[in-house]
Amino acid sequence: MPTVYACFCTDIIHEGHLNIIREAQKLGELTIGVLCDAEMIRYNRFPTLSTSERMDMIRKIPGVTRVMVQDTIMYDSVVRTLKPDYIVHGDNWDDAAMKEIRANIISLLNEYGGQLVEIPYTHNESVEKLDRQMKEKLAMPEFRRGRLHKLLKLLPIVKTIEVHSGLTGLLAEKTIVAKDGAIDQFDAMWISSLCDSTEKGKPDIELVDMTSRFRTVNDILEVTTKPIIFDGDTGGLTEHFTYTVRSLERMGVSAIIIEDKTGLKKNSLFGTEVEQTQDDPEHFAEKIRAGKKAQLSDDFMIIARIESLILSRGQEDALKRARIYVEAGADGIMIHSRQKTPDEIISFCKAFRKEDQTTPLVVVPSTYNTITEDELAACGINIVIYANQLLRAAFPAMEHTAKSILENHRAYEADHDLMSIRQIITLIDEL
Ligand code: SPV
Ligand code: MG
Repeated sequence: MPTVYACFCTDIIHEGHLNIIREAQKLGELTIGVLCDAEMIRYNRFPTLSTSERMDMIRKIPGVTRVMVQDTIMYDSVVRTLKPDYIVHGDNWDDAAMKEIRANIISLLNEYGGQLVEIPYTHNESVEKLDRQMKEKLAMPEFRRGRLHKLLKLLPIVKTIEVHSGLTGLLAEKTIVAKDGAIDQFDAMWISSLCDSTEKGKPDIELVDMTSRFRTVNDILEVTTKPIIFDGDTGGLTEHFTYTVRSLERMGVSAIIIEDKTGLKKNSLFGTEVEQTQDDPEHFAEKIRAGKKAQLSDDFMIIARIESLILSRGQEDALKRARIYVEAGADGIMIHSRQKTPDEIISFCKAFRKEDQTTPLVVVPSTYNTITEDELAACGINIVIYANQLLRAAFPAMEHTAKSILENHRAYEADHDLMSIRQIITLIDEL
């Protein structure tokens, strides 16, 4: 009897999936692969059920002979092990990532004469509603808030990109690349105080108030599902910080990072060129304690950011502070540097990891940007934040266009650098 294989990357089974299974069964003995959690994440299908729960769900479907885990999004190992006569898939190869997967399947099947069978995707109201519900569930505060915790358990490093508007949120949500036989995307979003302020034409000195910062958060929450890490600057007065914690967790934000500075905060990348005061570590620890006491959910994270390296106070001071902040209940440590090389960050992380193997470490490689994610993960770092690149990309592009229109007294010359109106419209989801 011919053998048939299909891979499912879904938390729910709807009519469309059942139709694929029915068609597949007509061809022979059917094995279904369930994509593992880590690969589901890379593929923009954050699982709301675990791999084993998803396997149980498929086992209950009559006529499925075997259920197995597919541990990479590309089919290489599964095809080389099973050598199925047919691979069955819906014909909804909508984006570049899906097209890459299709090409991968075809080239593997061509090695021995196997065949890809493409089943027309079921488009009807009930299927579309279930697809939408699956996505919308991810956007709900209770679900979104805990997602960062889950990612920290599942991934070697959580890749976080700066967003400052609904549109940049959409970019973080939807940008997927297929390269070197793998698919990749960002895991989380960073709401930077620098970029949120700059976007409003204001300096990064805690001038933009929380009401305005929350409006930015809300714009992003409305159109995305990925977890949010909020840049809380110094956290302000302890008595105010507790309210900020409550508001953020209610909105579904996953974490706030507060930095151990006091007085008029300036951006860290100015370092010692401007006057900046580091807080007394015990006083800052009190703020962390108050925040942890105020929070209601288990999964909201308060991450302490240490400015000792920024202010040239050295590694020993940073390590001492890290111990105090973890003791006070910090759920993670962010260590910042403005050096051109990652040496002091690597040195701190290695020393920290010798004494603490569990507290998540966060870094922002804006200046020491040659270090790769794999290298950071090898130093025990759990979250990397690309803190300002989207804004810095947008400004020169807009300035260039503005100058071109002024110089040419028309928009024609600028047009070839611009995204078409059609493309920009299709970026925006309609309900
Ligand atoms: C931000 O993005 O606002 C940060 C990181 O706090 S940095 O600008 O490097 O201080
Ligand atoms: Mg900031």
